[in-house]
Amino acid sequence: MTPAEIERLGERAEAMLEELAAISEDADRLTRRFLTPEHRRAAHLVGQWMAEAGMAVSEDQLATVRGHYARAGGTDGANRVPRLLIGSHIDTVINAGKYDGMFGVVAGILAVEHFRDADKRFDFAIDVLAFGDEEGSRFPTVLSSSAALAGNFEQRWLAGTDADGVALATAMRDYGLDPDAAGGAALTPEEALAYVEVHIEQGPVLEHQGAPLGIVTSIAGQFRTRVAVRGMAGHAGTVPMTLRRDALVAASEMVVAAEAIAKAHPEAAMVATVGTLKVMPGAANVVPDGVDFVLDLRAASDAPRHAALATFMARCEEIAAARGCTVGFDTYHDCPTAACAPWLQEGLAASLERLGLPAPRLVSGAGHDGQSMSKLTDFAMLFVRCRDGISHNPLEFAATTDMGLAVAALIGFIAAFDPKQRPA
Ligand code: HGY
Ligand code: MN
Ligand code: MN
Repeated sequence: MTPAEIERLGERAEAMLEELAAISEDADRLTRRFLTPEHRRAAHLVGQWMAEAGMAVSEDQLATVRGHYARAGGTDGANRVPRLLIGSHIDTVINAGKYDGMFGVVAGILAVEHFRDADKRFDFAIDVLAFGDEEGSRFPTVLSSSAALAGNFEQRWLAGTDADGVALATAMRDYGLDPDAAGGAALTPEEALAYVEVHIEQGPVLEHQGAPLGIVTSIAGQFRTRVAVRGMAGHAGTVPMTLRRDALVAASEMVVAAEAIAKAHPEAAMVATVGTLKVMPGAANVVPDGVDFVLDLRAASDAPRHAALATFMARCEEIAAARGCTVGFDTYHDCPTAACAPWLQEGLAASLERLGLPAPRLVSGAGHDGQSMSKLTDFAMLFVRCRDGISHNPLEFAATTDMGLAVAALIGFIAAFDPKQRPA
């Protein structure tokens, strides 16, 4: 592939991402949450691109858009044929960048289009997947759509509600889905040859190394734990400081404790974040009697992460007791560290080498659908350099040349992919 062709691929990707980024719940920033009307519009657009690239398009019971590129001989139909899975997500965080997730879907579409234009088919099919709930930015679920495809949808998720009190089951019906059929989204292990995801790095490592692309070795495990602190409402002007049971001051100490615990474990690459916090009753002249916040806790390996959560919870109990408050915990997401399959890493590395590129390895601190898919099949991830390592922020940026190289590397990986190479 010539440099001009690679640049052209990157420009195509940028234009597609720009078109997707215009589909947002907010007028002045990119926010597109699971099962919203904007998700529906983005899913429709992605389905159109898949069809134009020569794929048969369907949507599963968790709203994942699936583009199917049939095997040589073209007799797939609805048969459960072996397929290489390529995908990522089209939902976003609040005030998101336009590359996180979407680029992996666009890269898959451009790769299949390349083979369709070359009239090239394989003895395996290719499915390009656009997942709708990777971020967990609407419901108390994370990775639910890829979990469903991997056969791990949990019925308890259906009762989870968004900030407006809308249950997932209700939102599914409003979207045109049947919550009772959620389990039907699953692929069998026999159908899934491997899963490969292309994603912006969301960190500074590749830029620091001067490498446009990198190969992920593993994805850090993560908890999301809802913490409910309860105290006693009171008059801001009359309750003496020594008699207060102030839920917000207690919660604030807990947030600082989470930071201290993570900072104490640099060897585990541990990070702790509280990104949402709700104060009740929420009046300036009332001592807060309730605070709900969510702790996002991650580490490169699972043992220190579990130990850190136990330490955090014990510290919260101490803080609550000292302040006459109570504290409750609900860990609604516990996703273990997921290792990328060496044979797939080597396939990606060989493709980068054929392009004359270095093939640095790195751990992903960000979570990805690959963590769900690792429970169904072997998986690998190809990272693209991220300017200043900024993500989950509209300043997120990947250069067109780097994106073009990622698509070219994916094309090279697919062209050389041999399922028989999978270790027994
Ligand atoms: O939170 C994450 O790591 C991912 O962006 N969902
Ligand atoms: Mn993200
Ligand atoms: Mn992502």
